[in-house]
Amino acid sequence: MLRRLAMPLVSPFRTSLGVEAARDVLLVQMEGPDAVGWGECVAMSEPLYSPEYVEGAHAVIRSHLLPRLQRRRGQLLADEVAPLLSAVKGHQMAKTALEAAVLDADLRAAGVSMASHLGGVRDRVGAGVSVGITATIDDLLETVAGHVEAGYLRIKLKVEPGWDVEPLRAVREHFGYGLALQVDANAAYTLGDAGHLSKLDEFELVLLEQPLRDDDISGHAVLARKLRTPICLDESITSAAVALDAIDRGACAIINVKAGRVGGYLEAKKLHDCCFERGVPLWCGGMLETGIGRAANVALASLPGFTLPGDISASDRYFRRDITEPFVLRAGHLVVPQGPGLGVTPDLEVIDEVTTFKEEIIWQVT
Ligand code: OSB
Ligand code: MG
Repeated sequence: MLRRLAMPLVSPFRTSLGVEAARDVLLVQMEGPDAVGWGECVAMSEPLYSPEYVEGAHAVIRSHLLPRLQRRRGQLLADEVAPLLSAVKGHQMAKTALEAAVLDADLRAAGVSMASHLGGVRDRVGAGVSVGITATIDDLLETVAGHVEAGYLRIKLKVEPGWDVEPLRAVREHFGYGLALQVDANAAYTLGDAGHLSKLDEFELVLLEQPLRDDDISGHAVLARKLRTPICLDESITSAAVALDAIDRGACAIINVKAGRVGGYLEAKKLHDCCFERGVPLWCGGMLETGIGRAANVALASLPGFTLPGDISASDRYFRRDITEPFVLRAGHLVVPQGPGLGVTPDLEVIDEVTTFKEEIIWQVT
């Protein structure tokens, strides 16, 4: 079954791409032979972060992806999902949701947690928080203060031309240089801004995330040589192979890993293994996920190469009520679920309350 949910955010989230007031979630609920598996599609409502968007993901799943999986009706394994879907170009977020649902169903039936299946080595993961662009610097300082008091291990500020040096100076003056601080531009700058971006070096940031366009690997390599601040890529990294190419070309020193952006948790694991081998630090990104996607991200972040705190915050940073048991912050960390599959239980009553559309697909992994 495919479901669309409307989940109001506790506060609007503004980035260089636009403002998000509610999360329009697409969920895949797959009836396996022995268990129900869940996958969350992280596409946003508009194609601004990436070419994918919720309506489009829904359509491509229904018309092009599920039919390719149905040919393997029988015993579809999670490992087979990506190869079966590879003829369809792009649509990584849609593919990820399907693979995640199959994987969750398999693992729940087998009694194995996602974290142990992926090779997790930690029972809790460091939590960071992504702070949107605010109306005023005072609003920003107040928001950051709340997150610091809550115990988040690092703060990420969204930046854009006109909202970078000033807010960073204010945050450093107010909270000092002991605070782990990084910024995310969501591709809002050009190479012509290199001189301006070098002013960020004085703020001793952990990293500068995706300053330039998604397709500009060589531009990032040029920029990286002009800045002291390490460059981290998000939007540009669409597969493990692209990650290795970007690293080899000196375009980034750190990678933000989002399974939805690379086409699945298994591809994300592959990317992890290559980067871990090369000593490239990783952290797990986020896309304002519900408890379902968050559980999978927390499992991924428990792998050994995830050495920096991720954008995996507690449920209450996003939603008043989550659709699984909430993830809570404990001494700056989230606990990795150890139960079978995702290790969290989707609350069907809550899910039904926020469901705006349901589509039953005649599809059974039997
Ligand atoms: O660029 O990392 C991003 C949210 C939606 C789309 C893109 C991004 C983000 C975030 C939020 O930064 C991270 C989170 O889920 O907390
Ligand atoms: Mg980002």
